[in-house]
Amino acid sequence: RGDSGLSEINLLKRQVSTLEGQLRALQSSFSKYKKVIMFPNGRIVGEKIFMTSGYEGNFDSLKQRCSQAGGQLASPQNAAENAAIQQIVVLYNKLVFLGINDIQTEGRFKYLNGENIVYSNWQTREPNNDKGIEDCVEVYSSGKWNDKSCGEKRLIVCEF
Ligand code: GMH
Ligand code: CA
Repeated sequence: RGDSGLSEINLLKRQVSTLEGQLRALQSSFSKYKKVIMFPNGRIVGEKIFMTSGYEGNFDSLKQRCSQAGGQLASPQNAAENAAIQQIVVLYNKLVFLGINDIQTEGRFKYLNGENIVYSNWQTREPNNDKGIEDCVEVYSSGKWNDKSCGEKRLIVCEF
């Protein structure tokens, strides 16, 4: 291979090193913008982002709003995700509704996609389906869950 091959390699090396610098700059900028956009209403847990807009409404209204925004009502799958939602409950001093309900079959709580829940954090003696009308799930400031009537108004928390 001749000179033209070597200079081609050197050109590519310069291009790679330019791109490495641009990538580092983009990463540090993105890291700052993430902090800005998460403050104070968002929480990042792994790949998931939880966010409230401060809106309050019944279950159907919250579900529709999250979906409209390209997300879905918060559906914690582990303790870390539940803790992030709890922090938002405490910040706003308002209970939230999760994307979980037993509307289809009493006593069988499912996500909005119809799958059975894999994680729960029920308060002692919950769910009790009080008065026979509690199919939705609210989160207390303790992070514990209570089944509650879907018609009640609660704080929105979406996940993206
Ligand atoms: C009943 C009692 C309470 C419980 C509520 C709650 C309503 O009033 O069992 O102790 O806190 O129900 O489950 O959703
Ligand atoms: Ca209850």
